[in-house]
Amino acid sequence: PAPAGPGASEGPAPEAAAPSPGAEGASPSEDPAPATPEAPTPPDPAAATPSTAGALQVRGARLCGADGAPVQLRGVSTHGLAWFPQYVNPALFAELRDDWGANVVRLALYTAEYGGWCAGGDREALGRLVRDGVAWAADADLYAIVDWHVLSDQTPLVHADEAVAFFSAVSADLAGRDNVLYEICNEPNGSATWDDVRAYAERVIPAIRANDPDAVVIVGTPEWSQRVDEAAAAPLAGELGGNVLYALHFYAATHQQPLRDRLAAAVADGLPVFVSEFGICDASGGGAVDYASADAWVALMDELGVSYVCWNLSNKDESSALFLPGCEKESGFTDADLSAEGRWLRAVLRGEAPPAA
Ligand code: IDC
Repeated sequence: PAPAGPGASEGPAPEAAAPSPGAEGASPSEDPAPATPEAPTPPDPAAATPSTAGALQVRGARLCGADGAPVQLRGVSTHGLAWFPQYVNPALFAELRDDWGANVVRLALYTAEYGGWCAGGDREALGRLVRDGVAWAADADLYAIVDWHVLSDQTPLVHADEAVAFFSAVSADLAGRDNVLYEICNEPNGSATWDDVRAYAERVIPAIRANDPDAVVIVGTPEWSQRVDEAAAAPLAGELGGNVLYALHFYAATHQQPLRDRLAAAVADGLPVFVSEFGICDASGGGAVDYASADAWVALMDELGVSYVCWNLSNKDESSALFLPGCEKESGFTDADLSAEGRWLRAVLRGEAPPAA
């Protein structure tokens, strides 16, 4: 519930009615100290949703709501939409909002992997799932990220023509939606340089902006979206760079203090960073979870106000899947249905103490 604001007419807040038990120096015989007028509590950035914060924008290094107040998005990513479409459904999205406390969901559309958009995928079905996913996210009061999931194609330039056509069509259809963000290249890797990413962004961002001039765009960085230092040294300039965030991805068991330091340095340099994908296992998506590293990442991201999205909504037999293999539910998950990463994430998003090693 929202705290009563100044001037609320219901009288003193309950905690002001009596000295708190055990408060230092409080004696039952004394009157409680007169309440000092409270400054209005700034809204919790992580509590922002489309209905409260509206269309997002980037100011300085911060993602902000329509009124300019900082917001922090925290949520989950789908696995490949072609392989696990069942987890894009209204009941699960409502549960992620209401039970998990997420305020964002990412829709991962692979490009080059089998069944992906540029690899024989069913474009009719995938395109519908992206649009339905954004609409169902809006119904659940979640932001939604449309993710062009570059991976084995390495450089986004390989499928730049398809990307321009895809984002042009999708942004035309979704321009009226306040809850959508566009992630234009998941993870440039291999020989892809920051200059390659820039050349790609110079084609794709204008295609989106032609339909939705203020849309928030997330741009991947080289080396599987770990080189926010390269983006910080040469961010997109001018109009192209407005309302843009740069992606940093990590897998906690693999990526430790050096990458955390790189994140902190980039933000200190004024770069708006978005952790649009992370896991708490190793970079293969498997292996053991590393709770200590995961908690250090969360502490840093929360301190910096950086948004984060966890990989992945599936029951695949891998550590980064949030649901246990064999669990065939598509909503209505209990802790017993969740993997170690799933139980950890739900606790973090709910503001509860996460499981420790
Ligand atoms: C992994 C999936 C796995 C799938 C593989 C290839 O978890 O089931 O077989 O992709 O499609 C990333 C990528 C993300 C990876 C993930 C784990 O963005 O697609 O998912 N990862 O390897 N970057 C670092 C790790």
